[in-house]
Amino acid sequence: MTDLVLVLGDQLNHDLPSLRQKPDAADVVMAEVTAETAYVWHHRKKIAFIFSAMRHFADELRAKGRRVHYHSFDEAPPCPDLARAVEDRLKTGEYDRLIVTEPGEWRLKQAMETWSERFDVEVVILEDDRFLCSHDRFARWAEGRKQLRMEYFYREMRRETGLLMEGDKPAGGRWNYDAENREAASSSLFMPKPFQVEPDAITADVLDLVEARFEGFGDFRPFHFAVTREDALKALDHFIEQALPEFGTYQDAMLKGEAFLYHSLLSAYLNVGLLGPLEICQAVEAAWKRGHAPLNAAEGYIRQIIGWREYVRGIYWREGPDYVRRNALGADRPLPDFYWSGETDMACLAAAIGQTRQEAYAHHIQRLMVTGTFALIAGVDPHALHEWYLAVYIDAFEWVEAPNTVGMSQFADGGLLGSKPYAASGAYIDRMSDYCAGCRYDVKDKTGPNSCPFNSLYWDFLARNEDTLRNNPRLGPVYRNWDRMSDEKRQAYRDRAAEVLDGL
Ligand code: FAD
Ligand code: DLZ
Ligand code: SF4
Repeated sequence: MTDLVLVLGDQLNHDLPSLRQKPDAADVVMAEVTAETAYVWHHRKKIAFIFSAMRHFADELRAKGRRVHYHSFDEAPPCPDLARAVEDRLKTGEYDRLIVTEPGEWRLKQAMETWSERFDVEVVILEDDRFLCSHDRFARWAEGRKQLRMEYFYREMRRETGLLMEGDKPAGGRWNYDAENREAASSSLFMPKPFQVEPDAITADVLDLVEARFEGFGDFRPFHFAVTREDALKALDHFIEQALPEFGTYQDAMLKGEAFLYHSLLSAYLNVGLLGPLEICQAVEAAWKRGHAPLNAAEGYIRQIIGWREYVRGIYWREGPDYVRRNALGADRPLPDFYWSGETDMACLAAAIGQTRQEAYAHHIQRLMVTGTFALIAGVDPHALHEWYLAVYIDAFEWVEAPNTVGMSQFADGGLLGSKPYAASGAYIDRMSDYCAGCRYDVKDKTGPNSCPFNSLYWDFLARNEDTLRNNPRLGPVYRNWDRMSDEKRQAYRDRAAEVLDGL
């Protein structure tokens, strides 16, 4: 029986279940296609990254002796979608079966489920085992629980992987060192520089293609991302040597002109398959064991990967295709234009969006507490915001992006993923960054014409959503503060918020 294996742009791993099936025999089809570049707007650096990494991976497969049928976007016209790429091969009559590893999105999964009938061929969809927690394992964990809290899931993953365990106890006696990971940072000569690769000939060709064929969001030059496993492994080493020791302490910090701080920049490599979650965590654990990194850094980092990353994936597949449309707070404001242009006087948003345009990257706290919090308290439609996050980050794939946006950041799933909304006034950003010092708005001013927009929007958000949020136990003290305010003060907050919202 002759098999055809379809490999997607985020499945660039030689140990992929579909490639393990017949390591020497089955043909491979890969395709740069219009549909995948266009179902949401994509940052041009993300398109360049995916295409270049796909081309390098196809070459590696060929070097291993595989026959690879590759549609490049240079074809005129380019292949419209993945179904057509598959159909073109199946039409040759050479194949009895199509093998795919499940994709990272409901949209494609549902399409693939129709292919058997459509192409009259056996289609085998294999579970993607590049994760530590299978769908079954997550279902067993979630079964019967009233609340699906990450912390309890994470402890089970620690036990199962044995990472940072001393027998059946967590290393150091505590599961979670987050309380030590909330320091503000200051500029330092010793700030690590991100790992950078110079584009090779393949990447240079892809950048020319992107320049010629894609208009839209984001700078694609300079381009310094790794596009092969070999270079992604160097990026991992670089992170461990240069940044991991301070990763924990400054995990939540934000600084003007410092897009990366002590973050790893490994998410894109992990999500497209150039690196695996366990190998990263084992390298981090080894760095702690040899005394190179403190426990708060190693634990904080490993928690993001075996905890948050696996947990949000479990939620995405468990909740089903309508998850991305949830809107528990009924927010319906269009996404402000400055999310695309970066043109706003709010220094924190200008910084986060500006670096997003340049680098296709912002770190977690910028995504959660700057662009995320602003959209939440301004009442932006969570689906529009979801499409924005999916478009603008190099690491964005729906299985990981949607729960972070719809659930964690916008509370649009009604509290399935987070116990309270990440609403905050400007004080949080002021504490964790140096943005406010250079801002046209005054973070200390609550309601004046120059007051920080986060300050009034925060209270306005709580007032607007009082029916849904007042009984949230974690918000009790906040509503008691609101209740204690004079009518005039409450009205001043609401008037200033209305003025800010009118100006969006
Ligand atoms: P580091 O800070 O170095 O963290 C280490 C690794 O942990 C990351 O590489 C990532 O793989 C993992 N990780 C950390 N936090 C999370 C999380 N909350 N969920 C899942 N994995 C996590 N991450 C994506 O990979 N793709 C996305 O599309 C994405 N969208 C997001 C949208 C919003 C609104 C928010 C709040 C977060 C989002 N995240 C997403 C999670 C997180 O912000 C990124 O993983 C992280 O910023 C990537 O940069 P890094 O590799 O330098 O991460
Ligand atoms: C993100 C992306 C882009 C921009 N282009 C392609 C492509 O041309 N061909 C391809 O196979 N995959 C691409 N991808 C990744 C897919 O969109 C991804 O596989 C799905 O979103 C499922 O995670
Ligand atoms: Fe952002 Fe407000 Fe600070 Fe300006 S003052 S940087 S808007 S938090």
